[in-house]
Amino acid sequence: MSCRRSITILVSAGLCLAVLSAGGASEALGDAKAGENLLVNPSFEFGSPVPDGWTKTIGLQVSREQVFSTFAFDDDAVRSGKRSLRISGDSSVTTWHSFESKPVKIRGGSKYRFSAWVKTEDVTVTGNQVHHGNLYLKFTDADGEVVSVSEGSVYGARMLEGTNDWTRIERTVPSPRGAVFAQVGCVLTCTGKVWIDDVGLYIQRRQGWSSLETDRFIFHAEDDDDEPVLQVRDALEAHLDTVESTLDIKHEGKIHYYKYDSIERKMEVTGKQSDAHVEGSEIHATRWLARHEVTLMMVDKLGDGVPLLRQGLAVYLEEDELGIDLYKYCSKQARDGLLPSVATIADAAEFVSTPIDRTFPAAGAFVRYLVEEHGLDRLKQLYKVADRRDSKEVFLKKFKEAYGRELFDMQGMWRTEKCK
Ligand SMILES: [Ca+2]
Repeated sequence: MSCRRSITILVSAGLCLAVLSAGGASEALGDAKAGENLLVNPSFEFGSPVPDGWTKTIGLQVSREQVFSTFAFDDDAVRSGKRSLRISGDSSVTTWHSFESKPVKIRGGSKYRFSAWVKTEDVTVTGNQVHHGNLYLKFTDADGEVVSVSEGSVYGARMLEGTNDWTRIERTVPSPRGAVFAQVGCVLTCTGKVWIDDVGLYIQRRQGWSSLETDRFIFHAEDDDDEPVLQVRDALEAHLDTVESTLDIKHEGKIHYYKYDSIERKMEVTGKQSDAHVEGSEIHATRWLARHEVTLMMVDKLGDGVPLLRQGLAVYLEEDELGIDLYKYCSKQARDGLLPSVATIADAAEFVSTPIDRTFPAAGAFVRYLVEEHGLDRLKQLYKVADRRDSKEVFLKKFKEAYGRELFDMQGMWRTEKCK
């Protein structure tokens, strides 16, 4: 068996510990909350001969002969439920099985804890066997290629040697940048027997994170001081209600709001270097009143919109709370020669490379004009068909289909009528 560079997790004295590449990723797990096990069938209760949600692969092959380690479900030695996974082998084994969880979607630049309950019997390294943890964590990119970690290709957890009753092993590690999926592996690479049960993979939030639950939000912060939350809670919930009723869309469930002390701390935990961002039903921010992110969370339910419409709609929805008149603001911008062409910033790349104090008011005022002249429903229809990945030409075509006019002409009318 050849030793593929990308799948090698351990190469020692000519030995190749190979791990099959990713496939069949578990979806809908990217928005996991702290404390939620990301693995499917973590207690090995379902599926045979390979547990559901897991893949049997070759963990280690020491020679071309194929004498396999053995594996079975054990209904005597269980940590929880009705069975555990048992892997065993002796000095004659050349090819060691490994069981890997199906790839779970994770975030790069975060911390993950992987754990399991492990029981062993007479585990010992003999001959040219490899001393390796019973549990490891592997990260892969969007293509299923292994992403290197500081120790090589995987993070190993503490290995139990000799004979041990059920023992919890766990380890917390950083997910590398570029990692999109993670897989927990259960392996035995030396003589003896190992039983594994209740495997877990969790996103690790900061230590000491406290939470405060309100009607619509669950606020999370490092310290226990509820006062800042109590001050913004009503404003955020009222804003959410307003946006919901204006857009005629409801947010189901609670919004998790994570407040960080600094951009650096936020970067450390989420991997995203910005003062605030939205991820599914989560808001991550370095300030308490991230009203704009609440708006974006709702706007995003319309689709993956182009920045002009996404930010424009959000700013339009916040106009009252911002306490500015977008038309007046843009009139002044126009007089000062600072108002960007909406036709230009209809291009997504152009939008993001232009300062937001110029793009946001222009987009907001233009969206306000579209809504006032043609109604919100038409804008929502355009929003749903105009994808963020569309080229500018495609977007302009869709705009014309929605409004019966060129965007350039509509911009002219807006500026003439409202931003003199
Ligand atoms: Ca079990």
